[in-house]
Amino acid sequence: MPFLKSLVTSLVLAASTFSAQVAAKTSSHHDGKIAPKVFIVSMFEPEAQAWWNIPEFDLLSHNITIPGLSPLYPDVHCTKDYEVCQLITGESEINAATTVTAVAFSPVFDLTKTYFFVAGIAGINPKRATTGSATFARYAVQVALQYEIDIRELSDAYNTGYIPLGADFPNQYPTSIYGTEVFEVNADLRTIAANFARRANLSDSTTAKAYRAHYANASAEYKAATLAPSVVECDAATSDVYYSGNILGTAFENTTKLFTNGTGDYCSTAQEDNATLEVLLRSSVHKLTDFARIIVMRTASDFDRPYPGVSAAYNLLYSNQGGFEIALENIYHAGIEVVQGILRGWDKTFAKGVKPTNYIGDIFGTLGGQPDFGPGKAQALEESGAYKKRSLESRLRRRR
Ligand SMILES: *[C@@H]1O[C@H](CO)[C@@H](O)[C@H](O)[C@H]1NC(C)=O
Ligand SMILES: *[C@@H]1O[C@H](CO)[C@@H](O)[C@H](O)[C@H]1NC(C)=O
Ligand SMILES: *[C@@H]1O[C@H](CO)[C@@H](O)[C@H](O)[C@H]1NC(C)=O
Ligand SMILES: *[C@@H]1O[C@H](CO)[C@@H](O)[C@H](O)[C@H]1NC(C)=O
Ligand SMILES: *[C@@H]1O[C@H](CO)[C@@H](O)[C@H](O)[C@H]1NC(C)=O
Ligand SMILES: *[C@H]1O[C@H](CO)[C@@H](O)[C@H](O)[C@H]1NC(C)=O
Repeated sequence: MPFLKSLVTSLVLAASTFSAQVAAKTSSHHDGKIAPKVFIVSMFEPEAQAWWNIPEFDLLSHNITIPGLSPLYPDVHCTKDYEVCQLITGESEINAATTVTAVAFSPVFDLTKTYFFVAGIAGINPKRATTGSATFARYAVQVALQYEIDIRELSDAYNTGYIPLGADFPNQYPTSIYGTEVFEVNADLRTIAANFARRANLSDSTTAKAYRAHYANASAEYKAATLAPSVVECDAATSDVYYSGNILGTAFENTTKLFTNGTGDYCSTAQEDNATLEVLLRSSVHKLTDFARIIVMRTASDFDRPYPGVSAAYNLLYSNQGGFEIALENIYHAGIEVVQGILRGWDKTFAKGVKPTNYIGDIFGTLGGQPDFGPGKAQALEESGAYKKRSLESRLRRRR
């Protein structure tokens, strides 16, 4: 069916379903809009399917076509009572930003009280966790938002080809600020969500066990890689580039520390989260969403760097790590505990929200408060070019 026709049909159908539902006045509807309590954010079909055909609820009860979603995933899915919905962004930063924008600004939804639950698979730092683990982030860092020179064309003074924008060396804080470098989400909510997830029995497999044993022969710093899957609170890196190896792994570990002023704890790496968070930040400014209601969970599907003795290319292209299947299974095992925890605790806790005790938002302090990373609000705005003082000329000199 032509896309436009199916779109119009779906909107008409959707609209009539909503008005019928308004009469029912369920808690998942507000002013004729769908007001889900939890919006699951999946990035591609396998992550989405982890939530389908499960005993707890049927996300395929309603398929609602929303203009602006990915041509691969044109529908938002919702349970029968619209309490839980799911969107599928499509992979990478551009797809995540456009899809979440289409949903966050759609007149179909009232998302003011909705918990956005990013639930995807990711690469994992063997220093912090192992395949199959479920990680919950406080910071999301856009690690590749930097200059890059191929390391082979740099002097020995450099140990990575990535150099922060506006800086001369990898360990200098960027002085040309774009605003999406770092997002910080509600750490109190993160801890509650991680504790819900700890109720789960996580899947493991013999292939994954055998593979992670290779890290045991390495130095003690890879101990976490050798343990059974667990729930870990540590941070997410976002990069469109799907990287592998010790040099890039360590470089982005360093970038995470640098951008978050030492508090970020790089463990998972994927291609979307900062894009999703930038949209939720922009929609929160206009009170369409609540930035204090975001959970970023990534389950570990593969290591970001090899065990000693094998190459970065082997790690990425040829190894059989056994992590993909258990990571997908654990999206469900860990994730369902989070969703059920929110639904069960709705009246007591989650309807009114979990007040963050940490700073939340971006490097500009867009949602108020003083960022606990970055050069400070005024300086960041100046370095972004928002205040056209001395910075503009140096930005132009550096960038063109
Ligand atoms: C929604 O779409 C899925 C396929 O993506 C399909 O299996 C399901 O039956 C659809 N639900 C309805 C109510 O049409
Ligand atoms: C985890 O496994 C234990 C022991 O088999 C069982 O008692 C418990 O109900 C399981 N928990 C979940 C959340 O499935
Ligand atoms: C660890 O090292 C020992 C001795 O070099 C070797 O025999 C063993 O196969 C290694 N184990 C793994 C899992 O790589
Ligand atoms: C990361 O930082 C450490 C400590 O400053 C440094 O020794 C290491 O070379 C850096 N690695 C890369 C790849 O930049
Ligand atoms: C973060 O580090 C930068 C560079 O070292 C420094 O200028 C800035 O004041 C620090 N910000 C905070 C909030 O500590
Ligand atoms: C990207 O988002 C993660 C949270 O998933 C955050 O830890 C990180 O600081 C963000 N990075 C940037 C560059 O915004």
